[in-house]
Amino acid sequence: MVHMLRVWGEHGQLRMRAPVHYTKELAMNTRNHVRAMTSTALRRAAGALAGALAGLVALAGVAAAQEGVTRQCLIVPADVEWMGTGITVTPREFVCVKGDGLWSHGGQGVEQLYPYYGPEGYGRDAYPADPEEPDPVLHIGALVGKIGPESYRFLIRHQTCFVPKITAELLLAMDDAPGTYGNNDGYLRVQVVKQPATWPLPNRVKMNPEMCAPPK
Ligand SMILES: [Ca+2]
Repeated sequence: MVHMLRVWGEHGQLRMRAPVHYTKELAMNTRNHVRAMTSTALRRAAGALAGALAGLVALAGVAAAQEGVTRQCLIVPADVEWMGTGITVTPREFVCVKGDGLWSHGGQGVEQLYPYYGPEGYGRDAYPADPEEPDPVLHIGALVGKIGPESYRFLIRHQTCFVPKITAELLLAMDDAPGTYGNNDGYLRVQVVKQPATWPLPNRVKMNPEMCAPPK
């Protein structure tokens, strides 16, 4: 088996590639040049090794940071006005909710279709008859949540993370006008990830609601 010697330049380009049994001759002819290049290559290798070790240490840090993380999968049907999740959230937690799938709020609009869309919602297809009346819908068809049955709803759409102000059960639903859930169809897979709310809070939380099993 012929071992190949490879020497890289400062910018990563391959400077030299030769069978090892040629290297003695090369070294005799251009000893100083090869020595300089080889030491550069060795320095690069040592640097890469140090980088890899630092990466392993960082990964260990991530693993340690993920202690206390809980991940739960839910199915949120479009036709349930508010679904209790059985998940209690507290001000000591950083909670992320992410949805995936297609659902529909029905066809009660001026448009001649039954739209199906994701947790981002559909948008408004009709306006309240009385502009003085507060509109009960934030964004029709969007995934929304409440913390406890008496609180205001908030938009989740594709993903929202938050630190709750109170301790209560997380409730989830499609946003639709109260009493008009009967003609809704479909469901979302939803993942809820909770972890201790220690600062600095995470900049990114990896979530995969698409991996949650569909309803049986
Ligand atoms: Ca509806």
